[in-house]
Amino acid sequence: MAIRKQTQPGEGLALEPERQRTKPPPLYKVLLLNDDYTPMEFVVVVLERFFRMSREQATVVMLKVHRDGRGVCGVFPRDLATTKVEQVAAFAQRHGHPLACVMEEN
Ligand code: TYC
Repeated sequence: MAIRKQTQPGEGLALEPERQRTKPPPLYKVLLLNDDYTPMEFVVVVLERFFRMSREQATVVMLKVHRDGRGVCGVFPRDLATTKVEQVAAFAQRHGHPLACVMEEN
């Protein structure tokens, strides 16, 4: 951390930590959206492969998306979130499924 000199009343110079000025980079949620056609098993494989979930975690998230319409797969910096969305889109398209994956600022 940077330090800066500061005058103290009645004293000489004191060294104090400078205020933090840089904001941390924004994070993005990556979400899966439900549809009526993508097989449940395929969604579980997506969550295992691209979001490093166990079969048990992946099943819980898939069923949440199936019931609620959407669900969070993970939270990432922007570039990584973009890559996840693109990877899921390419994988789903290659297998002929309409599975949709989106990101939104956290
Ligand atoms: N609703 C799908 C089905 O009944 C399963 C599904 C779950 C699809 C999650 C997409 O993101 C999704 N086969």
